Amino acid sequence: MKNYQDEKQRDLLPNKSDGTNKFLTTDQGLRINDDNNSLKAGERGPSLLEDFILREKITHFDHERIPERIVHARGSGAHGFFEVTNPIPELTKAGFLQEAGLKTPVFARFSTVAGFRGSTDLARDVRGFAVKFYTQEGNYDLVGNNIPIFFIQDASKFPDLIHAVKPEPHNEIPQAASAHDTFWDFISLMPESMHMIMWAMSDRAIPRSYRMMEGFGVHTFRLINEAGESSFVKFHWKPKLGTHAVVWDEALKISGKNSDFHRQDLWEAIEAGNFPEWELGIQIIPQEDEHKYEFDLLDPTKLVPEELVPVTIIGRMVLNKNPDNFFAETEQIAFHPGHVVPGIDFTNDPLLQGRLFSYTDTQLSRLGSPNFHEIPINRSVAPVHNNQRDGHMRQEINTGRVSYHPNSLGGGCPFQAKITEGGFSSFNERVDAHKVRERSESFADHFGQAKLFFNSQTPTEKSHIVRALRFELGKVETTAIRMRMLGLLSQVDKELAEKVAIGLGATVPAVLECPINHGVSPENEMGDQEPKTVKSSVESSDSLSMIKNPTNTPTIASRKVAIICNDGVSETAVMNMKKMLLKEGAKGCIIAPHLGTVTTDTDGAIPVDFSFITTSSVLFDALYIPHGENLNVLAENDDVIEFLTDAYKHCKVIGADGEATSVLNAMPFASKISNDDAGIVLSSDPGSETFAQDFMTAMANHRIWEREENLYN
Ligand code: HDE
Repeated sequence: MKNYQDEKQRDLLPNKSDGTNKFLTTDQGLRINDDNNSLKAGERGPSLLEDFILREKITHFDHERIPERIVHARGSGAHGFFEVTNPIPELTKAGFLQEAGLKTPVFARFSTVAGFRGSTDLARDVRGFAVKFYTQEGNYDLVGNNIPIFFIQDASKFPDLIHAVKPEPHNEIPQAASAHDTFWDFISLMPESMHMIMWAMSDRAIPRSYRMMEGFGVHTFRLINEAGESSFVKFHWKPKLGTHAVVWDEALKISGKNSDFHRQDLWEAIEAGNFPEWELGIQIIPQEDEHKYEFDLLDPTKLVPEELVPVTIIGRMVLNKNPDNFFAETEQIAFHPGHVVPGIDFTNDPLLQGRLFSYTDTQLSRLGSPNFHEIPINRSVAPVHNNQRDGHMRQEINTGRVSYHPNSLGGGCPFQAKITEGGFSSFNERVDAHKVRERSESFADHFGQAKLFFNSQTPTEKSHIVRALRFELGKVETTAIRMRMLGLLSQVDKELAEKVAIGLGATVPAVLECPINHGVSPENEMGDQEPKTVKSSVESSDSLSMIKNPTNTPTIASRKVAIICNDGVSETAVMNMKKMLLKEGAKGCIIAPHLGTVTTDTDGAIPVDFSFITTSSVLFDALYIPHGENLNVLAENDDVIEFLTDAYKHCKVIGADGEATSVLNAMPFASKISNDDAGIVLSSDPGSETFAQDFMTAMANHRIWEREENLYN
């Protein structure tokens, strides 16, 4: 099979334009002589309607915006490739998964769900994780999220869910936030969302970076092999850099300091050559095991614990090129779970079935034409021949007189492909049933896996969930909604509900007050489908925790360290730390009271990257104060106090050597620092490599979560 090397294939596509050394022209190619003045009757006179150049420019400008995505409006993307490491021909005939080493170009787009296109990256929200594979058999889209399950079981509730979470319609407040009445009103009446709520209230919803998130296909799909045999499959993306989050207070501050934090992080990492990488894994469930588990594989509110079905890694994805143009690529890319290739097929998951309708429909309204597949970023590298014709902005010039099938005038072309020639044919599933509007009894467990998730968390993670719920429900104004939520939470874990209740100044209701039950039709209201709890056969799963996550191996690669300096700083200390960090793939940034340079103890000058006013502790992973002169000035600087206090509060590693420890001792939190705090790295041997090494070792574990016991207990 031919190897499509990275983007080269796609770079051959037309429509790339670069104005370097070119004349400015109109859209018709006419060279423009004056782009600064409109055509007027006299230099102080009225503008003339005749000015076709002005009219063309302004008309184009007036139409520059297209409707943003209804959900996932805010996102960032990048090009890269997918490479097979472990081919699976026994499971699927998909061409791009057949040979080790085979590379397929991809474009990945990460997103938040609820916020508008200009909203903050750090909202508490699910993250979209969508990948388009440009395979030789056509485009394959894996349109997933960074959470392996979903809020609802049936597509018909999706508009309700999204209406509830979006800004409230009367005043369009709040932006990119679930902490408001309509969201929790809906959730409190939807017990099926409880598993997802546990994930959404966990730190999964505030990732440190797009590069440090897992991705999931969510639904159960099918793989089909050459013999036409089907296996159920769940897709997993496992990040090379581990799965990590920020803390909520930090997320709130990042939103103010740099609302493009994730976008910039992805962009800068790729520009710096720190190419983000994920392994693609699959969980395979043989066809005959369809009914083996205590949950239904078709229920998108359930995951398959890795303890029951391990994840097998089959390939890796590397993102190695930023888009040339955000709008043309990231904004115009059109994903669709229905973009599949032979060897990949759907299940009857009712949420997936609804999605199969929605995504083409949404592209029609967003991109404005059924020809959206002709936009360069959406074009297939596999040749496209069919009898679809015309429509807005058609690019293809179809030759010949035949646009129908069957035909004889065109020699019967284009031909249908036999299955052996790569023709797609749907899995031959037998369906023999009554037409009903009902939900399967096997979907009725709403709490079993919510408990599994909660039980799998470390004490730190549990306390983050409690605090998140106190925040979210604390913003809800309607008491009855809060009470219904406490009732639902008590079905997941009594202690969880009680702890949240303390924050709300309420008590957990004794009776579950949740009148809506979607499993039954109105004729059968409150029938035999009470929400129930089925005990999970797995009690706790490390892969559900971010802190215990098996994807995490200690590393500081691509992390950022703030080096707090003032004039008189030790040049050796700064340069040693920067050098050591660079060796491990991390970056030290000089932060000082002013831009320009700081003079060093040896009369050298070190360029300053940021002044205190242009940055903040929340934009860094760790903080270092080198020794030097004028340390007392730093200790008394309000900005430094804020920097250090935030770093301490957000459980970051703080290093100080020599007399620089005096700055730490002057901080308001100094009395709280525990002797066992592995994140306070001090040295009496200023600027030594051992000190830098100790600092980096502490940093490699992301955060010093144990510190929170000091902070919040
Ligand atoms: Fe989507 N979803 N969705 N969704 N979704 C869209 O399509 C929809 C669902 C997901 O970066 C829209 O092109 C329905 C689950 C991602 O461009 C829209 C239902 C999962 C993205 C749409 C769901 C997703 C979208 C909006 C319930 C995780 C962004 C713009 C039946 C597996 C892709 C667009 C990108 C985008 C509909 C549920 C993931 C409106 C009706 C579950 C990552 O078509």
